[in-house]
Amino acid sequence: MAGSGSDLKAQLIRDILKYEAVKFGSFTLKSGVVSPIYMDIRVCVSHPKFLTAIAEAVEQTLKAANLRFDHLCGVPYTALPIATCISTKTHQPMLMRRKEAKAYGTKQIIEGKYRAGDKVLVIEDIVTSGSSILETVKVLENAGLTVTDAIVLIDREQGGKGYLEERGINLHPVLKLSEIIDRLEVENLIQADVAQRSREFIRTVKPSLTPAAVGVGERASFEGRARSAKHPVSAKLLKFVNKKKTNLCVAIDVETTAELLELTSKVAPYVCAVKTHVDQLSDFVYEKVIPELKRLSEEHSFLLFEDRKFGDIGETVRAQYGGGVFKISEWADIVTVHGVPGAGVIQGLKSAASEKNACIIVAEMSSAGALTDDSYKKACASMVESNADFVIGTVSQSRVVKSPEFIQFTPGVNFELSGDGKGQQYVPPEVAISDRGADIVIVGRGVTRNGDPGDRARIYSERAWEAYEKATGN
Ligand code: 5BU
Repeated sequence: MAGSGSDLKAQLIRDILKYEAVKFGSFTLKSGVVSPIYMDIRVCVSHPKFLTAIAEAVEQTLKAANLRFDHLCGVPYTALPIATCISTKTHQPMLMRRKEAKAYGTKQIIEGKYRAGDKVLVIEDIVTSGSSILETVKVLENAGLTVTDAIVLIDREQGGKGYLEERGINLHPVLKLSEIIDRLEVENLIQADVAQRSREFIRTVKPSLTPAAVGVGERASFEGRARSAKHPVSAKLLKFVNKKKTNLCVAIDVETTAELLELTSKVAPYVCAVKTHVDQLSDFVYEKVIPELKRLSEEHSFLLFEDRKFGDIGETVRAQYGGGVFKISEWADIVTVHGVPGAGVIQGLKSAASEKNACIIVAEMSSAGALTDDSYKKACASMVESNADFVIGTVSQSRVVKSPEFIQFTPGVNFELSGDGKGQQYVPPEVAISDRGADIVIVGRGVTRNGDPGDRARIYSERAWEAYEKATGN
């Protein structure tokens, strides 16, 4: 298109007013709130030139942001024609989300060809709270698709960008509502008092997310996440989670092989992973522990998770991981590693690993006075993101890495105690999941030292599962 970016924007703003996509006055919204400004981009379907100009501006923003994606998807309905224009012009394929799939029975909720794990760029006309985008993201993620970015023609700047960012979606606006108001005022197309009232409205009215959008993005369903899992170990873990309907990992911290194996067989039906500290066993003999642990894990579909917390230079952890008496990389699906040594620790572990192994980074600890502050967590998050071929998530007390590709394990879970007198701090499974962002809760003594461990594991797994379902909005 001819003209600079700012000329194009100025013209688009004039068109928005000309075609009455924005109106100033006094409008009672669905919520009952009276607004001095009303926006409706749907009018563009009656003005093909206006629709073309919108699509071109969206396309320009898309190019400037240098986004990589496999499909475009317009949020129904207004953004559908916009996405279509971009798709026919740029030859980027599109997906269409149906709003009413149920009424049509066999019809797909998402029309178009895609593969699990494909990346979708969402297109929207106007963002207020971001709810419509999130509702579309939920449908896409449940189908195993990934969404990290959305482009919107107009950001009303009433909180939507923040809500979306908290849920891992970067919002790229073509225009901000304040920009539209400023420009129209400068060009004398609206009065100063109208502009002022509109600015005041944007500043003070911040609508919240719709119930259907709450929790979306924060928590995609385990089914969707299993379909889009990239690493074979996270795929396997999420397969077990869905098959057994459990997001419980039991920490079996005991000192003898007999206790370890007995407790493992008791909790086995209720867990997606069993976490060990094999160096606590006073009678460890590889042949007596590992083959039986492996047999149980295969029979009952759970992962073996050795909480080794590697924390040395790459070369040392390589030898510790693959060698010694424990030969951890031979049998542990997952191991923990501290971020302290920096990226070399991951490189070291990787060199002793196969595609059957994965690690998770301890980004934040449950114990009182833990030194894992915000900047440490951030550094761990970038280590996770840049090593996705080996790192599948974090052990943490908060959502350190936003993308649902990564799994958050949260220890310090117990519904009867608040601590253990030695620094451990507990929250109930519901708090770990809904407030702290846990995907998998790790429970040790709450299961193993308290009555019948099998029954305790069942109770913890039911409570954790229910809390997760609630968090996804199911
Ligand atoms: P508990 O009995 O539920 O307190 O056991 C918790 C387990 O999780 C135990 O094996 C710890 O080593 C492990 N853990 C933890 O409690 N807190 C952390 O921050 C990390 C691991 Br990392």
